[in-house]
Order: sequence, then C-alpha cells, then structure tokens
Amino acid sequence: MLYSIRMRAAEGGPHEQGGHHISGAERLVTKEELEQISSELVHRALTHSKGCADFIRITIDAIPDEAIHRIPCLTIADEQTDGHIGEVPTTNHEATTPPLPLSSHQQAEALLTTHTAITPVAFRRAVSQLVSLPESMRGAMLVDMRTGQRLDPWGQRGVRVSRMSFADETAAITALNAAGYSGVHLEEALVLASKVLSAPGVVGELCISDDPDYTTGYVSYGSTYHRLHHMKPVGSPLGGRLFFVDATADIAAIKNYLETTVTLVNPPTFSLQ
Ligand code: WAQ
Ligand code: MG
Ligand code: MG
Ligand code: MG
Repeated sequence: MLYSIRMRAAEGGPHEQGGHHISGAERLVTKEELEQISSELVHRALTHSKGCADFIRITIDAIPDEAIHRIPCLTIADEQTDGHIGEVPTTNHEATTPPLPLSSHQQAEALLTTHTAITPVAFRRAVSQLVSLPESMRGAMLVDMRTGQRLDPWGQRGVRVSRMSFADETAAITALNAAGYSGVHLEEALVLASKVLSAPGVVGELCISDDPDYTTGYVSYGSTYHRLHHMKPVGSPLGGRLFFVDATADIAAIKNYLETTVTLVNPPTFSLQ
C-alpha cells in the first residue's frame, strides 16, 4: 500500500486567505517512509529561499494498489546556454540577435516550435503572459499550442500536478547521479514533466523556477526533457509553468488526470557514453 503525501506552505496565512506561496511538494511513499518524508517536507517549508512559512498543510491519503498508473521517465538532453555574451555578463533570457548566441528563451522557442505543433506566436504570447504576472502562480497555465491563449479558468492557482513519484526513488537518484545530475529541483521536475507529457492533449511544457536562486529551467516535448540555464535573472521570485495543449483537448479532463491520477515514473535511463 502506498500513501500520497502532499505539502503546501505559505507566508502571511493560508493560500486561500491571501498568503504568499512558499513551497509545495508531493510524493508517493510507503507507510514506513511517511514520518521521515513528513519531516523533510516541513523542514523544506521552514527553510525555503522564498521565506519562512507560517502556514504548512500536510495531507496524507492511502492509495489503493489498483489505482496506480506507471509511465516512463523523460530522457534528459542538456542544452548549455552561455551566461555571458561577449565580455558583458547578461541575464541571458532576453532576446539576442545574430551573431550572438541564442538566449535561453530563444532556445526554448526553437526547441518547442521545431519539434511540436506549438507556433512561435503561441510561444511568445504564452511566455509574455507568464512573465508579466505580478506574482508566481501556484500551478501551471494551460495554453493553446496554436495561439498561446490561456485556456484554463483557474486564475492564480492554475493546474497543480500531484500524486506522482519515482517508482523507485533510490534507483532513480542513483541513475541520475551516475549520469552527472543531482539535486531535488531536477529530480522533482523530471517526475512532474514526465507526468505532464503523459496527459492526453499536452504537447509541450516550459518551466521557470520561482526560487530566487534557481535559474535553470526546462522545456519538454515528446519523450525528452531539455535543461536550459539562465531562464531568469538571479534573485527573481517570478517563475511559472506553461502546459501547451491541443486546442481540441478537454481542459477539465487534463486537470483531472494531472491532479488525481496516481502515477509512478520508472527510473530514467541514459545511453552508454
Ligand atoms: N503543478 C503545476 N505547476 C507547478 C507545480 C505543480 N505541482 N509546482 C510548481 N508549479 C509551477 C508554479 O507556477 C511555480 O511558480 C513554478 O511552477 C515553478 O515551481 O533540470 O523548482 O517548484 O535543473 O519553483 C526545474 C529544474 C526546477 C530544472 C523547477 O519549479 C533542472 C522548479 P518550482
Ligand atoms: Mg517545487
Ligand atoms: Mg501528451
Ligand atoms: Mg519553487
């Protein structure tokens, strides 16, 4: 039997009373792991770079075994973007013109629009909506892959992907470490991104962390996860996620799948070097 454990934390009261979102995380764990993971999640809420939580909600539910859905892990492709243009250090998310190297956002656009049906207009419109929000959302925006128009009606909450974990977290972390990757941001993002692309109707994702000191984000599509550095200026608390969807997709069904289907992600695999 597995348990779903979810944490959300805010400063200035609960989210629903206007508290400022600090952190959220979720796992699927065994009964034996519950106490340890609860304490790790509380620790995280109390020591986060976004502030110290004064509201922490931990929710635990048992999951019947037959409800569990298994999916493959996305494959990591690492696109290094240079943080420096010429001699001038830049934040490198702002558009450049040739012969300067593409900025992180231009790389994201090139990847998503070359390999999926997401249009450049949709990409730009969606990113500009995301980066012009006054505050980071708690979840993701669902946007039309052809127009970039926001499709979900869920305001600052958006869609929150939940009830997912690596099937074998130790094996997954060992495989990541052996390939040179580490850190809870990457581990959690890979699980989340794998679940997102497994949803019918979702064709791609863009992610920018809202942690002020974490500027690496990613885009994902098909079966790949592309890390992109310098997605925002260091120190910015503004991040977010865009889920690009087919306009004919059923928005309520996507939300329901992402929020409630209990999903285990197989360990990542790396081709032999
Ligand atoms: N479901 C949907 N959206 C979410 C969720 C969720 N469970 N959690 C966070 N978001 C949205 C929300 O708008 C946040 O502001 C935004 O994403 C960023 O969340 O390979 O740390 O948890 O090293 O700050 C990427 C790792 C880390 C890249 C991303 O996101 C790498 C990260 P954060
Ligand atoms: Mg997170
Ligand atoms: Mg899909
Ligand atoms: Mg964060």
